[in-house]
Amino acid sequence: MSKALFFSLVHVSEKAAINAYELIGSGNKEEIDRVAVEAIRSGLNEQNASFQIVAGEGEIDEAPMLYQGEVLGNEESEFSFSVAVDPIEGTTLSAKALPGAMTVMAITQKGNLINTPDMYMEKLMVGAKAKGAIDLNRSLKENIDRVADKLGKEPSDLKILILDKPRHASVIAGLRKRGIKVLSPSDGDVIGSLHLALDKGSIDLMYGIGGAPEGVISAAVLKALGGDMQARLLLRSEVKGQTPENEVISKTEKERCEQKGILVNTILALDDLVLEEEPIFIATGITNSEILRGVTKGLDGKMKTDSLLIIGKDRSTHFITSRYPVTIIN
Ligand code: VTB
Ligand code: MG
Ligand code: MG
Repeated sequence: MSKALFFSLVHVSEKAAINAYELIGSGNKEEIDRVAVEAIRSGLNEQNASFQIVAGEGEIDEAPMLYQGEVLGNEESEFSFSVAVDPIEGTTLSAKALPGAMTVMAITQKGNLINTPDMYMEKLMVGAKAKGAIDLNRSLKENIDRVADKLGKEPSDLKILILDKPRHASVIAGLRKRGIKVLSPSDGDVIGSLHLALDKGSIDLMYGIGGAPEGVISAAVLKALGGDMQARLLLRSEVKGQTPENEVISKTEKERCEQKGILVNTILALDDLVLEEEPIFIATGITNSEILRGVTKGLDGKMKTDSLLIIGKDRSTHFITSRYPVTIIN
């Protein structure tokens, strides 16, 4: 990928975050998502390369834009990529003006990202220093012991990120009982992969059940910088209960997995999620986090964004702060 294309894609991400800015705190998560989706879609469409969406806003019958399989950009171009994108990772966070919302996307050569349906995924992630210590076939307790061992720490010295969801309540309570510190934001698990891959020292492990698209994006971050991850796709009825409605959704999820040749309830290793060694990851902060500052508008009307570009090829990380003299950018 050329340097010009990297820069152009960072700009696309900045544009999504800037479009979202006026709606931060609006309480309207559909609208804030919509404006960011539009920015990503039109931004990718303008490139002289082709981008196949493998994880975006959902399946074609549910999402008119950025649906799975949609091809954007110049289809004739000799440069073709696969993209997993979440225009707003943390729509609820941004709609409530809470920290941690960001635009995130992962890019590989075409065909190198797993093409999972939009469903739930169990995820276990560590940074580079604990690579090889995780195994979803073992209990979380065993994994924690093995990671602690690898890091030369006591299990009670570990910090784990697990989203604050009812489905995780008993796991979190059990860990805290053992003296393990659990960081538990309400939403946004991609940030866990960033803490781990950037070796911020704030967490040692991330665990939980969240979205598969977010899982694929996290896998790209960890692959690019040398961390580790295992995952397992789960049916909605297994995660949210066996209601008649969830059973119907689960049936569709099962069928979609079969069509795509992807196994449910089976361990997926990092190499199964991202099939190449050199993925690209781009994020722009929408609201503040420890990784990126959120979009701000100065008294002079200038918009300021904070983005992160990770280039797997040389394992480099680039923090890019941009200023724009206008509220809407092209
Ligand atoms: C998950 C998680 C995301 O939304 O998809 C979650 O991976 C949705 O979970 O990071 P619920 O359906 O239980 O609310 C995020 O937190 C934000 O997109
Ligand atoms: Mg989304
Ligand atoms: Mg999300």
